[in-house]
Amino acid sequence: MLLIIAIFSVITALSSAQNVNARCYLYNAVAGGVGNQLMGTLDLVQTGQQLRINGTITGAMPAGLHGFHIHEKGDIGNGCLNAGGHYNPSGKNHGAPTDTDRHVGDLGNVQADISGAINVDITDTVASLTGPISVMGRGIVLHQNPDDLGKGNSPDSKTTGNAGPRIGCGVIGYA
Ligand SMILES: *[C@@H]1O[C@H](CO)[C@@H](O)[C@H](O)[C@H]1NC(C)=O
Ligand SMILES: [Cu+2]
Ligand SMILES: [Zn+2]
Repeated sequence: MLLIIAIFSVITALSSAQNVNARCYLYNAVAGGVGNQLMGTLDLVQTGQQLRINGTITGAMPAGLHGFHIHEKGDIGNGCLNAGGHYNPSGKNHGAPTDTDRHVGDLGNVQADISGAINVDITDTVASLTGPISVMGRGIVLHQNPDDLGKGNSPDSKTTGNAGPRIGCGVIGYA
């Protein structure tokens, strides 16, 4: 009997440690509506505390850094504006992924090459696909400009990182 309970406990522990997988298809932002041009596919895998987001994005202009965040809503309408602000369940300031004072959605920047291609490979221990502040069902937004990581002089540095217009967005969904 004890052995059976022990085996059951191990199985329960193992299954709760299983990965949670999600996917996000990123579409271009079209003013007033929803884009139909696929810019990229992102895989999200939660392993314990660690969330990995990887994939490729194309058509990201100009070359250089682009703000990349998880936004509050998984609504990609109205040119990605319906996604709302950065996912910020604990009322913090905008910051860098490495800051303690940061939004849950603050993933920093991704880098586009001269052809507009981005290789995304991010690991984060604040955003999560599980738990009470899960990002599942929320949006990912790619911006036109670099995220200043909360360290700029712009008045919206502490809320948006002054990353400018939204050029693409998608919904994080179970995969
Ligand atoms: C993410 O990386 C894994 C390998 O770790 C790979 O199999 C998968 O295709 C990548 N996802 C995307 C969307 O490129
Ligand atoms: Cu954003
Ligand atoms: Zn933010």
